[in-house]
Amino acid sequence: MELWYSEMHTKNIKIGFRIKEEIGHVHSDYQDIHLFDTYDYGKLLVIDGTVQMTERDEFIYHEMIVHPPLLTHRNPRKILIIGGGDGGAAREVLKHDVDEVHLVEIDEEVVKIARKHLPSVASSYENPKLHLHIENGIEFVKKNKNFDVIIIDSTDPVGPAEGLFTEEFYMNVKKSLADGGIISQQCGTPFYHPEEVCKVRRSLSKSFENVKIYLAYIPTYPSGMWSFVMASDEEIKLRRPLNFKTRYFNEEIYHSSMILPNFIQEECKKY
Ligand code: AG3
Repeated sequence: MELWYSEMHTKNIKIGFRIKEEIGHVHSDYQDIHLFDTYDYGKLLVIDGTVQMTERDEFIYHEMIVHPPLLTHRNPRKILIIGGGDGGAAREVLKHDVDEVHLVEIDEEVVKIARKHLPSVASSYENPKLHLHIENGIEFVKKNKNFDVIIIDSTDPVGPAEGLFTEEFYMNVKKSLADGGIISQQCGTPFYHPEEVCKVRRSLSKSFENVKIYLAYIPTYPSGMWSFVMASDEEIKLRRPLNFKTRYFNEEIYHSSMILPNFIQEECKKY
C-alpha cells in the first residue's frame, strides 16, 4: 500500500508527498506535530497539518530568514530567534561571528523531535552560544532587551502564531531591540495571500522607519513563492560581505529578493 501525506494549500489545491513511514507523532499542549520520512524530500516536519520543513529544501528558508538581516546589521552580537524550535535558523545564525543566540520556542516537543530525528537541522543545540528558552515569545520580548537582530520563525500568520503578526507585538519587539537593531520574519505566500504580506508590511511600518519585503522560492510551501520581511530604523542595505559557503543565498540574491513582482506592488498600494 502506498502512503501519502498531503497538505491542502487552498480549498482546491494540495501538495502530496509519498512517504516511507511516520517517524513520530506528538499531540503537544499547543499543536499536533508529525514527522514523516518521505521518498523525495527526506524527513518532513508537519505542524497542525502544515509543512514546516523538509530536509531537502529547508536550507532555502533558513538561509533567507537569517543572512539578509545579519548582513544588514553593522555588528550583530546578540541574536533572538522567536519560534524556530527545529534549530535551522539557529544553525545559520551561528555561521556568523556572534556572541549569543537566544531561541524562544513555546513548544518543547518541537525541540525534542528535532533533536532526536533531525540532526542536520538541530545541530546547533550543542553549541554553547545557544540559549534555549521554552517560553511564549510574546511575553519574552516584554522582559528581555538589547538584541541586535530578532528573527521571527513561526508557523503561518493565521492560527496559533497570529499574535506574532500584530502591531502590538511589533511595538514590543522594537523596544527589545538595541539601537540599530533589525528584525526579520517569514510572512507567507504572496501568491495566494498577497493581502497578508501587505498587512505585515503596513503593521511593521507603524513601528519601524524602513520595511522591506523579500522573496524566495521554496518548493514545499504553498505556491512555492514565499515572502519574508526585514524592518529597522536604519537603512536596509548590505553592509558586510558573506564570508562562508551557502547553498541558496548570495550577495546578488540579497538585492534581487527585494524586487517585487507587479501584482504584489499593486496589492500593497491598497494598504
Ligand atoms: N515556518 C514557516 C512555515 C510556513 C509554511 N506554511 C505552510 N506550509 N502552510 C517554518 C519553520 C522552519 N523553521
